[in-house]
This record gives sequence, structure tokens and C-alpha cells, in this order.
Amino acid sequence: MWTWVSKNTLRLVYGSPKEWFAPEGFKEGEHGNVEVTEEEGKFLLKANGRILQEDISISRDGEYFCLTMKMWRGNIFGLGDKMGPMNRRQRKYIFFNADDPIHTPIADPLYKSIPFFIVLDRKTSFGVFFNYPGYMEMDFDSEGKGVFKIKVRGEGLVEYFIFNSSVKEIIREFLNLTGKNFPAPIWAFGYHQSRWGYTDRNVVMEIARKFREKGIPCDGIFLDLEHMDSFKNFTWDEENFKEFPEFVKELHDMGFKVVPIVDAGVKVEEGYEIFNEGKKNGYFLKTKDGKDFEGAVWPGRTRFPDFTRDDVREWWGEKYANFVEKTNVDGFWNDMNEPTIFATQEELDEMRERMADIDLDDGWMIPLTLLSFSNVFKSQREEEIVHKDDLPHWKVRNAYGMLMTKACWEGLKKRFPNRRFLILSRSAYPGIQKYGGVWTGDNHSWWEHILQEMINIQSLSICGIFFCGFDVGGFGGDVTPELLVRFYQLGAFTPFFRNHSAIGTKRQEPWVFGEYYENVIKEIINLRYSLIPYIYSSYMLGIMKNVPLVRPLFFEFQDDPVTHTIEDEYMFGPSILVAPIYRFGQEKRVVYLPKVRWLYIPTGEIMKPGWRVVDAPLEVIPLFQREDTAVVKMDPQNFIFEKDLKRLYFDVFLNERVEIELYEDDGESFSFEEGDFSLRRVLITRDKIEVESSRGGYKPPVREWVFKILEVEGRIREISILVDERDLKIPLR
Ligand code: MIG
Repeated sequence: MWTWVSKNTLRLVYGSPKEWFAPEGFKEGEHGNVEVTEEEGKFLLKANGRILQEDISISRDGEYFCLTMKMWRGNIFGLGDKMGPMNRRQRKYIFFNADDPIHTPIADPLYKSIPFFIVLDRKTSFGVFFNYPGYMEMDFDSEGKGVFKIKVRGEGLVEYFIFNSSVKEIIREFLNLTGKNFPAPIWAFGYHQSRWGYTDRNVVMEIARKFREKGIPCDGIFLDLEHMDSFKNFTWDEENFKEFPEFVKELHDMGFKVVPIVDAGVKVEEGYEIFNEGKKNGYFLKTKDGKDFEGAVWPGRTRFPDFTRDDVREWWGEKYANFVEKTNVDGFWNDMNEPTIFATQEELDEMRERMADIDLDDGWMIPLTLLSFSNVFKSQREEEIVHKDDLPHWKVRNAYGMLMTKACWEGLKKRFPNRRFLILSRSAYPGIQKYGGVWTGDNHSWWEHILQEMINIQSLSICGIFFCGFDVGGFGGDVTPELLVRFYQLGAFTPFFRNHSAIGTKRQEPWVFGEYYENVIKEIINLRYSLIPYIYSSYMLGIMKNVPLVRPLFFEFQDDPVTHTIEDEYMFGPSILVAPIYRFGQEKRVVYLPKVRWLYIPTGEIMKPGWRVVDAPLEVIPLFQREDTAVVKMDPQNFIFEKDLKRLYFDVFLNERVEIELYEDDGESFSFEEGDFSLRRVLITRDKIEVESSRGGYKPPVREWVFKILEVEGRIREISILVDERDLKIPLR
């Protein structure tokens, strides 16, 4: 069965699935120009004589529904933050959200399930979204025999096929289907400091003061488990974090925003209000025999809200809003929402029983038994759980964290309709982007993870999750000085820029390795802050037009097949190419520069397209500006709302014509949705600068705009003009 969703999107149904979370953009649409033929459940898709999907066959394997078809030609990109190369071809992936804290090259599944990918061939590209939130496997021809396989536990699945378009249009279309990205507040694009292990209020204040004393910019302080009273969500520890609301105010007065963690599970404790309400109203996930399901997480015995239910989400959403009312925190960081369950009582009992007659003499039986536990854990926990109306958890698990985050977004929006919050989630499913951003979970202080995170943020971005980031410095393991610097250099060019680490590991604030490294890191953060106008404008325009901030090279230069093979460089917004260093001791880097001329920002050298080698000692980030673009900058500040901007800088790299749009708004409310924004087109040619009057109701103050125009032949001119909201045309000589 198939229907058109839009001219470019086809919805195909295999078997007899229930589509639990039909994407919001799904409605019958116009017919496109793809031919579809169906014969005994086999579909053949054809466009302009090209076959897009063929040899489709359906089979069953016990509880599993299987689909195989001929493997597509070309590269496979997407699937969110999975381990391994950016090109997903020749590997097999599992979709079943899991908390795996050691991201080895084969770790799979991790926290998120994003079953969307782009097939990119020299001649065509199209997008495929298998909308199934239950257990699923995909095999992109791991056997090399030209076969794509998908297997779901269940009765069937729904595929959305987006075709005949550029990568840009595929992403746009995918977001028309699954929803636009949330507007993060402007301060979310600043730098953030976090650590699991900031034990009390004084420790946090000391960190905060250090940032200000040292003049290292920082906008957000994240509070991990320590701030809670016995791991109970939406509480604070009366001893270590006493007078919490006043503590938040103290941080606010210093220009910091505060973002506490929230775990998905609820501590079982009579008298704890949230537990009592959840129990009384039957809001928790159940076991098959109708009791509340219970497992162990940080608080010990824990129960889990059934976020698939509207009433439960509404209830949970109010908890965030109440907490903001009490404490005035500025966002939430939703963790453990795969959900993570360490163990159930039955599992522990079984473990004890099986271990009872094993001792050291058993040698090889020991690892086997231990291994079998981890297998048991993988399946059993989820097996026992049911949602409302006996819906088995394994059918909808992958959407759990997304639905928790939806509760967060909706609860806050309802109570504070005109205030933007920073919302994060670790677990995700398509649609998450409407409610918040994501981070990639527990990476390590390993060199390998710099490259991996570079791949992760690109893959998340092309899957429509624009606000994403990773733990700068690495979460697990002990960071070393050079590694920390290189981690920062990548992190400064991602949407969400936060240093975070695990309890028990080496501290990794910017200053831990002494003056030299501190200064290098301070300069990286300063550079990030100078780019805030560019970053924020690109992000906001991006969420309106469904264009990510982080863009693989093939997003911008799809016609050039070399770009299809590059995962260690990317575009950050429309003007800047980043080629981070991700190896110890490396001081030079090979970069591929597509199509146009590029300005090597660290030295001012102008480079022709092709493969180039650039110098990049530890202080240097390989950054390039694209020909005929501008980058709008500001003077760095300690935090984003510190001072009104008196001046904007336009770094222009000009050949023929630079045309940009500069978007601004108040950065913290939703008034932009009512038209309170400023959008100005700025045009620069060799003989004039034109600034269009501001569209929209937001009036930035009168400011000096400083243009630094570098022409591709090397001539540099600097012009500074006073800009109010009117049209301007300045001739250049
Ligand atoms: O099992 O809250 O990914 O960022 O610091 C660990 C403690 C639980 C996992 C998160 C991490 C956070 C940590 N959490």
C-alpha cells in the first residue's frame, strides 16, 4: 500500500503495522512523478526511467518482520550518532535505545534511534525514513552481496521515501514531515561548564567566580545529580545546595544561566510527592501482571512514567514548570531517558543463583556466565514492561526519551509562553528537534572520539537535529592537555558547546593545565563568542528554512563527488569550513577545498580549490572562509547578555558579490513568532555596500558596522558606517 505525502514523498506500508507516531506532516499530498508498481506486496519505484527501489521481498522470522531489497548504489549518510564512519554502507545497525557508556568502535545501539538516511550517489540522492519506534535492525549490505535488509520485531513497518531532490531538499522535506527545530535561546550558543562531581554550592560558585576572574567567557552552568535530594527529580539537597533558589539568583547576578539534570526515573519513596502522585494515578509503566514496573537506577528502587500517555506527559510537564517557578532555572538536561534501568530484582536474584555454584576453579565458565548476564539484561528488562492498554514496551521504546522531552517542552511552553529554555535530551527519535537539542552521551577522553564526534554532529544535523553537541574534553577517562585543546577547537564549532566530565576522572576546566593551555583555550572560547552574531543568525534562519548549522561538505557541494568521501571537515554555517585536528602531535593537515577560492583564516592566505596542506600548530584551528561570503562578528564578552553591542564586524571575502541575511531578535522570548525580529539583507560588491532596511518589528540599537573587505586578489579595505534601521547605500572607491 502506498500514498503520496507530498510531491516528493511517498509513504509505503509493508505488512500490517500500527504507526504509533505518525509524523505531524503526514497527510495525503499531491502526486509526484515517480512510478510505483505493486505486485504481491513487491514495490518497484521508478523515476525518470531510473529504478529507485527493487527486488523488494517480505518475509517473517518468528516475531520478526523482514524486508529485503536490492542495495542502493552510492553512499549512505544519516542514522544520527551511531559509532563508526559517517558513510553507513557495509555495516549493520540496531535501533533499540540503550545506555552504553563506552563508545567503542562497535558499540551499538546507543541512546538514540534515528532511522532516517540519505542515499547519495553521483547522479541521484534520496532520503529514506523507516518510522518504527520498536526494536529494529538495518543491514546496509554488510555481506557485500548487494542486499539491504531491515528487520523489525512486530507486524510490519512504514517507509517514507523522499526522492529526486538535492540533499538540502531531502532534509527540508524530512523536517516538513517530522517538524521544525526548536528555537534555542541565544545564550545557549555560548560556552557551558559542567561536571558530574561538583559536589556542592561552594564548589560551583568557586568555578563560576574563576570564569569571571579569569575573563573566560561562559554562559551556562550545568548541575548534575549532586544538586538533588537523594536523586529525586525536581528537588534540591538542603545541605549541599541549601537555599537553592538564592544560589540560582547569585549565579544569575554573575551572568550565568543554570541548567539542572532530570532523570527519567522516579524514586520509590512514600511521601515524595511525585512518587505518590504517579502511583496513585497509575502513571508508571507496568509489568504484564498490572503492577508498577520497578528497577534500580541512581535512587535505588525506581519507577518510570509512561510518557506515551498524554495525561502523564501533561503531569510531568507541570513538574518542570513548577521547578522553574520555585527556582528560576533556565533549562533542563533530560538524562537516562532510554530509559536506563540498571537491573530488576528478578535479574539480581537470578544472577545470585547462577553465580552461587561458580568459583575460581571454573575458569572459562566465569566469563561465559558473566557474558550471559549482559545478554539477559538486554532482553529481559524491556520484556516485562507494558504501557497503557498492554502495549509492549519494546514496540515503542525508541520514542520514550523523545516523549519525555516533549513533556518538558510543552509543560514549559504552557506556563511560560514567552520564555525560551535550553532543553536537552540524551535519548531521541525523529521529532525530538521540535522539543529540544541533544548531546551524544558518555564519550571518552580519547583522540578517536574527536573524529567520532565530528561525524556524530554532522550525522545528527543531516537527520534534522540541529541543536547538538558532545562532552568537550571527553566524559570518561582522564583528559590530557593537548587533547583538551583539540576537543575545544572542535566544540567551538558545534551548536552546543559544553565541557562535561564524569565523577572520578581528572578535572578538565579550561585552567587545569596551567597558564599556557589556559590561554589557548581562552582564545578558542573568545573566538566562539566573537562569532555569536553569525552563529545565532544562521541557526535561527536555519530553523525557519530547515537548514542545519553543521553541514557536511556534500550538503553545500553535492555536485563534487570528492565531497561525498569526506567526514573530517564540514561547514559551520554558510561561510566557514572547519577542518579540526584530531591526532596527537599533528601540526599540519590535509584539507579538501571544494569548487571556489577559500581564505585560510589563521594566516590570511588565499587558496585555490583542491587538496591543500595547511599549518595548524596547537594554537591554530584550520578555518576557511568561502569566497563571496561574509562572517558577522562581535567583540567577545564574558556572557552573551553582558553589554549592548555597539559594533558589528563584517569579515568579507569578496570576488563578485556577497549577499547575506542578518537575523536578530531579543534572543530569549517567542516574540519573533509575532514578527519581532530584524532581518536585513546586506549586499557587498566591489563598488558598493547596500543595507536593506530592517524587516520585522525588532529594532536593534544604532550601531557601528565595520566592514573589512578582502578581495580575492588581495586588496583589503576597511569601511565603518553607522547603521540605524533605514536603507543604506554606500559607494566604495
Ligand atoms: O549513568 O548524571 O550521560 O552526562 O553526567 C550516568 C550522571 C548518568 C549519564 C550522562 C552524564 C551524566 C551522568 N549520567
